[in-house]
Amino acid sequence: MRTQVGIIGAGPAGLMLSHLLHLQGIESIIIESRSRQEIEGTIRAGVLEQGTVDLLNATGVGERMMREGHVHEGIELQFNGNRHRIDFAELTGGKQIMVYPQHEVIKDLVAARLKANGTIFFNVSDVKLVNIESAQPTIEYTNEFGEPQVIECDFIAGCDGFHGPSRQSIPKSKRVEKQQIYPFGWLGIIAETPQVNPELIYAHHERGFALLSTRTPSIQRHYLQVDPKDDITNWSDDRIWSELHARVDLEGWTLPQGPIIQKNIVSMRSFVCETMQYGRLYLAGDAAHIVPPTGAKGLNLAVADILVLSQGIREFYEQGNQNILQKYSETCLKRIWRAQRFSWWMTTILHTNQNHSPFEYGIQLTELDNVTSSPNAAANLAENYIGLPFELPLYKHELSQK
Ligand code: RFL
Ligand code: PHB
Repeated sequence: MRTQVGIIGAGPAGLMLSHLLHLQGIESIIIESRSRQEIEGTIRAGVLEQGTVDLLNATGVGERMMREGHVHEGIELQFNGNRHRIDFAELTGGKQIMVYPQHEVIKDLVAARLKANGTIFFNVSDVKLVNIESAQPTIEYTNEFGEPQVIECDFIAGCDGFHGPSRQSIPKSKRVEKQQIYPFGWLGIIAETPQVNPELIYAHHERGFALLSTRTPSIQRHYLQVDPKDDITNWSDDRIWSELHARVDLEGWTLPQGPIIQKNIVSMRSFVCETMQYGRLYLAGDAAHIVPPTGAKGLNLAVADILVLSQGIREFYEQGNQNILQKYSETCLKRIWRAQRFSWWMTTILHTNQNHSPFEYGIQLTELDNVTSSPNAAANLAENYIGLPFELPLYKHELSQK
């Protein structure tokens, strides 16, 4: 097989890249190790930045999101028994975020690719990236029927998440990996209860952090800080509810409770791979960087990488130069480090760290006090949460940003 861009991974990064390339007349093939059903059913992110929302709308895949998603104009920070609203719309000149689950974005993108006769091969295995230093790299893999396959292409996009093979294909001597592992895990639940609050609540509590989020008016998504090594079998539904109540209930306000339909524990890390490109291989999304979910940035960063990459590939085919591509890593890493800082900071101010001294605990509470009492500090949180502007050297006339 031959295509212009071989894409490894059908997550938000890979699907969005294939979609954007298609709109510009550039061919791609996606290979994905899981089934369509699995990728469309995996519960992950919930918050889309304004720029991501604008992009989905401008490229024709935002219709269901606009119908079924929920626009939020702020968040609430809770600590010391009080809630404080951070008003994004007021602090950022009218910008908002959208609560619309990642797996719904995946469904919309898969449907759009298949409707446009795009090629996605599911259930592949043994993926190898070959000759990535040459102008004709290839991807070798085994298809779902156990047959060996080869895709020849001009570029490979490594969109295969943190555990995929793409990053490992860059020689060790050419990449520098920087990471921080946190002593925190998130126990996430999906529960059938009425909506808790019009906006997300990020709660600091000495027993640990809790986050109250939403999916639909009757399905809610909540998280509890737990030990990352803890096992979900230690958490009965009763124990989860009583811990949530202990951390979020206020005088005169009790968290609505209902059947828990899904629960799991994820660990948290910050990770950056410098460089994100090698020869004709370009890494995007979680393949190159991971943020702890407290800042709701991971999916949005993946989309930002893809915007830069798709413009670079377009410039290559339309103008015959690689100006954008040569600077791909440098351009993306600026935004990635900003998001890393923000996600690290949100994580640090909101989680309870058993290793912290009383002094560090005092500073943590003062950070929360500062960000909820100083309009300048609140504006900085808001600006980062709603998302930094995208890099649009080629698309600026086609994609309007609010
Ligand atoms: P993905 O989504 O991991 O997709 C990678 C795809 O590659 C496939 N793959 C392979 N395919 C072929 N061959 C191989 N050898 C392969 N190995 C892997 C995988 O099966 C998969 O389908 O990466 P991508 O596209 O870079 O997208 C990144 C986002 O998924 C991630 O950053 C977000 O989910 C992070 N995140 C959040 N991001 C936000 O922007 N807003 C949020 O509110 C938010 N909340 C979250 C989150 C992540 C969470 N978890 C589970 C860590 C909340 C949580 C709890
Ligand atoms: C979610 O709804 O899944 C969600 C919301 C905000 C975050 C992380 C996850 O910071």
